[in-house]
Amino acid sequence: MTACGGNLTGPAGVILSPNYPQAYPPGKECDWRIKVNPDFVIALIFKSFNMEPSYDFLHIYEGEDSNSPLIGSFQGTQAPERIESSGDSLFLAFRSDASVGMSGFAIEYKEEANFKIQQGIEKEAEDKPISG
Ligand SMILES: [Ca+2]
Repeated sequence: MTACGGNLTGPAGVILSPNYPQAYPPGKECDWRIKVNPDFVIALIFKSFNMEPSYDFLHIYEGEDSNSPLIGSFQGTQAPERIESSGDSLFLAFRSDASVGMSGFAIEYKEEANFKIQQGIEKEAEDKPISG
């Protein structure tokens, strides 16, 4: 059994699908939780992305777990070049079905200054209750 997923708390890092760049195994679930310093946001930079269309997914949530708002569910080669969070945490859930693995993904993350907070216009969003 190969471990996958985990908690990432450094200011930068790399997330690889299982076995990358070889084909990921079928029936695999990997969850990554990225948490950077408070008042920073997270930039995800997609270096490569190749998952079986319609069957294997990378779900990305704006928050600490899958109860958080979904940013997107990516498959095939349909990933953006870059995603930026609005808060200090992101949750990534890799799901492969029972057959056919592809090369998967290499994604860099790094914390970035939150210019909205610096300018003091994010206060309203911070005051919103956390649902879920
Ligand atoms: Ca598959």
